[in-house]
Amino acid sequence: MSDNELKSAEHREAKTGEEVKSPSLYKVFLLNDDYTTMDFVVQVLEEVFHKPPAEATQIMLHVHKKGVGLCGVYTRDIAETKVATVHELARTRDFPLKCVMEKE
Ligand code: TYC
Repeated sequence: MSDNELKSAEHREAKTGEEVKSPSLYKVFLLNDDYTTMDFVVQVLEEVFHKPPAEATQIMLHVHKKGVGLCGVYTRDIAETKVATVHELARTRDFPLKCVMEKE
């Protein structure tokens, strides 16, 4: 939570006597495979995960070498949408690219 969010949560708690909970967060990962092109993975990291080109290339190479790599951390709905968007983009190009999410 940011400083401002913390202050407003404290304000709401003081007013209502109820606890203000922050949403659960989910890590989204890309998985390596032998068929998806490196260019496509970099494109996904730039377009879906809003990574700058140099970072997108680093993450892609990490996944290529290690098998899995973190793309971002999001609330559940956003994470689910990222996973579905990656799978849909991959499907249109006939790539087997897999994307998974895991509760933090
Ligand atoms: N291993 C793929 C290749 O050599 C590249 C790749 C990287 C695929 C990351 C998926 O999530 C991935 N073309």
